[in-house]
Amino acid sequence: MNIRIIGVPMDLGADRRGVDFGASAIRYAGLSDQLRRLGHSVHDIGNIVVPQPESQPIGNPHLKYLDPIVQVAEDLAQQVADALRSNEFPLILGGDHSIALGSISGVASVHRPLGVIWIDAHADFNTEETTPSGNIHGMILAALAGLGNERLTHVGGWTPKLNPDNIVVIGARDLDPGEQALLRAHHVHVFTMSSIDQYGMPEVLRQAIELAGRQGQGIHLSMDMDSMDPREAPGVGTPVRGGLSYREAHLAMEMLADSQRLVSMDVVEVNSILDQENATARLAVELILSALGKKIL
Ligand code: HAR
Ligand code: MN
Ligand code: MN
Ligand code: MN
Repeated sequence: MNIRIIGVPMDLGADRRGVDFGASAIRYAGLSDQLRRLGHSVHDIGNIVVPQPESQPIGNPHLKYLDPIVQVAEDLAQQVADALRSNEFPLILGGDHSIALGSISGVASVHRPLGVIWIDAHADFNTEETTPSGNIHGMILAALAGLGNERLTHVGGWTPKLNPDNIVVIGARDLDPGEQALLRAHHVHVFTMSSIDQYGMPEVLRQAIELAGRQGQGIHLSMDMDSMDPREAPGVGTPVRGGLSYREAHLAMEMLADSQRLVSMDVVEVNSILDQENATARLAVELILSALGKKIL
């Protein structure tokens, strides 16, 4: 496979600084070399330009840094669509989860309909009305489904990018009240940590691939590293206890690789200021390798 790596040093969508180093930290952990060792060709185009928060007005407190976030999303969407048209698999390194607005808008402009598997402690299904923080990284999945502020929903000039019936959230354990109501109202498929405990990751993944790819379409994987248990991934901005184990996450990646349905992937929320000796970035590399075909035997 030909892989195009796109870094997005974005931290305008979240409250804590440090997630803008995530793409560098993942590269430093050896991503390209290890992908090449797996037999892939790797084309790293470097980082997209993202304004520093200190240089930007916050703007509307319910939609902090809306303007620059939308501007980066437009730019990233173009890059991602260009990669796909050049027959390259887009691998996007965050940055906070607001970058998925650009990555998925770009993928959905080429692969329509598109399924999404969103592995995250959160569902990122708030709108400007329900957000408790005003942080846009908590609104991205809703925006992609066409809900919320028009600037967020209309990246690339069209909406919605996703049908909620092809959205699957895995690993959720911290949802806001208004967000829960929206997830229910729009019938998003959510496998909480309790569902994973009850049914096990193999069954959850089997159903997730079936639901996200019901019409035979491609699947985008959006991997928020805070889905992991904080003991495995200490370097995230919003850690929540009771997350995925090392093997649960790897099994999910391995089953996605086996499904041969992945068309693109992003890895987000690695905060290297909060990390311990780059452990979270190294884990991100291992998970990427499993998702892109590394086998134990
Ligand atoms: N639900 C909260 C909010 O909207 C916290 C959101 C998210 N943090 C993340 N995203 N890391 O997955 O403010
Ligand atoms: Mn997220
Ligand atoms: Mn999260
Ligand atoms: Mn359904």
